[in-house]
Amino acid sequence: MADPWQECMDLCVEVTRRAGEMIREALQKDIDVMQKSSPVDLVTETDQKVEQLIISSIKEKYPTHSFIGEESVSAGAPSILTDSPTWIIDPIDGTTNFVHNFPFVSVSIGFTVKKEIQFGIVYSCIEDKMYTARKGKGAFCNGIPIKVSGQEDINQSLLLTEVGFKSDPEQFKIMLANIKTILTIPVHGIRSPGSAAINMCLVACGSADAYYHMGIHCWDMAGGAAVVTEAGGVIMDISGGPFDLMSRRLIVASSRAIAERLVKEIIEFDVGRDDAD
Ligand code: LIP
Repeated sequence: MADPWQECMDLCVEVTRRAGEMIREALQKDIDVMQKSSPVDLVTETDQKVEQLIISSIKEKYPTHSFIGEESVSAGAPSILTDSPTWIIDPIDGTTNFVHNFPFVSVSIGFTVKKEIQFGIVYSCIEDKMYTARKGKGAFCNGIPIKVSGQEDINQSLLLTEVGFKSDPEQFKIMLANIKTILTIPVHGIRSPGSAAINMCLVACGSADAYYHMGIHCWDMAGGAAVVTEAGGVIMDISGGPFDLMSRRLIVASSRAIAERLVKEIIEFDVGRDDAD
């Protein structure tokens, strides 16, 4: 039987590439930066324009589909995942990087049906790396198959997480304490590239062995979750339970052994849910 969602995925790749071109062009001009929830939560006109381009191009072909887009949610649209075919969009994942011309900037789109991710696309547009993954069919970077490192020994691992002061000093303390705990296991190192979607792709292609984060959103996770899963990675909640797209937290790893060790070491804090009222 023909793959019912392949046409959607093909369109997604095409639209994502156009979005990436728009971002690269915007980088040649002055960038007007605005604040969202805090002085470190940034948005630009390009985030908004890219999201409009993506949603209008997809709606033209699939008018009955649903959308959860970072900038639409910021403007008041609901962020509720239903059984309907749903496009989960981060027009620029790594907006702070974009503002500073730091070269990890991506367009990330995940597509769900009955709340299950069917495919994910992450376009690291400055590097010109197009990561694609269709459920059950593997993960690719620019058409070449990718897979996780398979590393099982945490002492030999390179880990990724993101650091940043959002507003809650208690959470900030726990975040730093977690980094200290992990560095003293010891591991080879911790890096912070600044784009959740690219972080997951770095684990997917074996450049890093795990990534953990509390406080991101479904649009940061949906595209990369498909890529890392199809590359043979393990994905779970920070508590060790099943991964939940609306939970705002995750661990991805090259092996169950590393993911489970991180579960043991990391102290959780409450970040709420994307679908909370
Ligand atoms: C960003 C992430 C980044 C994380 C920030 C933020 P945005 O996404 O990808 O890694 O640290 O909390 O969520 O806002 O650039 O789409």
